[in-house]
Amino acid sequence: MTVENTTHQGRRLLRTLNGEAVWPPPVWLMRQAGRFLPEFRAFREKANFLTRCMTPDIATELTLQPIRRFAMDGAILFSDILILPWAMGQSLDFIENKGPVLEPIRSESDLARLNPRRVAEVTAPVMETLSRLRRALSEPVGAAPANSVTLLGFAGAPFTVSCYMVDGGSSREFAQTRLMAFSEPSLFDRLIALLTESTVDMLSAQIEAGAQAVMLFDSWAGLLPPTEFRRHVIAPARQIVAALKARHPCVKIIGFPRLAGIMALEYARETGVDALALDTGADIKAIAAQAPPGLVLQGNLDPISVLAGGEAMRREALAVREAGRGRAHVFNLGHGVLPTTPPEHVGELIATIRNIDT
Ligand code: 1CP
Repeated sequence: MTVENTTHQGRRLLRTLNGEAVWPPPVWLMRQAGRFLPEFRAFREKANFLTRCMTPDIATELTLQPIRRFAMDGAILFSDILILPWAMGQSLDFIENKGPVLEPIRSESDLARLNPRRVAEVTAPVMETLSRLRRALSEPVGAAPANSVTLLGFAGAPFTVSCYMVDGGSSREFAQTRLMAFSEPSLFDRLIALLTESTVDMLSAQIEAGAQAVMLFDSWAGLLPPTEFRRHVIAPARQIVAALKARHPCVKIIGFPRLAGIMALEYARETGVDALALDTGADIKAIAAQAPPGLVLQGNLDPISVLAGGEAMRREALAVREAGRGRAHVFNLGHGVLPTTPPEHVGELIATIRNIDT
């Protein structure tokens, strides 16, 4: 239980990520910046998704919207995991009701066209957004006091980003990607290595620009069998954690190996992440009983229960909060907030976690 820096004092999320058992736990929600808020949807008409990510004025505003309404303990940068392949030169479109569409990477020559040296320049506006956010959060934002909100940067983990790059968009199976991992292992290894290195550079730049902790989203990690999981999920995450800690010894890293099941604890142990984000299906009570005491847990309320709201949501939320009692736990969902969630339900959820009667 160490607090490395007294400037963490008011930041309950950062204190928790440093291993302190804070009660009630800090709370933020995956995909809180966006789709479920009417004030976000108003911006949708003004600019397309990539423009929103790349315009510091807009991205700053979209990051702060949920903080103004709900004073969460964490503000996650408004951006996307697919900004990295796009910054390397892969074509990317976000199509309404369909999701991302990329020109797939299937061969040596497709891979050779990617240029990681462009990333720093192309993502400069994202770093500008982070420094504006750090300044904004040093003042009160809505009901959140000055310096109370932790600024989170993020990236997709190499395997999950490769899924979109190789399959060319959303999928439930990502069969092309998994096929490449088995049938062209050397090509796939090089793609993962390229993503691993660029992810280190991009997250490092985010930290230098003001992110106080970073999260690595491996949303499709659970599609891989154990051997491939170790090779394409655990090994790259271990390299990313080691490289980031070498450059920024104090930075806190949250890993999210979604759907990893029984492999989640091995992931945490082998990668050295500070916090393990649990998906909806994980039994947080059982994992809390088995996890080493120094491992921070994050999660894992079912987003559907927030859509349902009312007593069902409160009961489930309090059970998750209780499972984390006595250890460093960051209250969150097991996956992103669903776009159709009524904002009042989120307000009730935050109040429930903070023991405020509504
Ligand atoms: O306006 C719109 O319709 C765009 C919707 C949208 C938004 C708001 C997309 C497209 N991305 C985002 C923002 C985003 N994406 C954030 C910002 C901060 C936040 O509120 O959390 C983050 C952290 C992400 C991360 C992300 N993007 C992930 C990992 C987390 C997860 O949900 O599993 C993934 C897989 C993506 C890819 C992506 N981006 C957008 C879509 C529609 C998709 C595809 C999702 C899928 O395949 O199901």
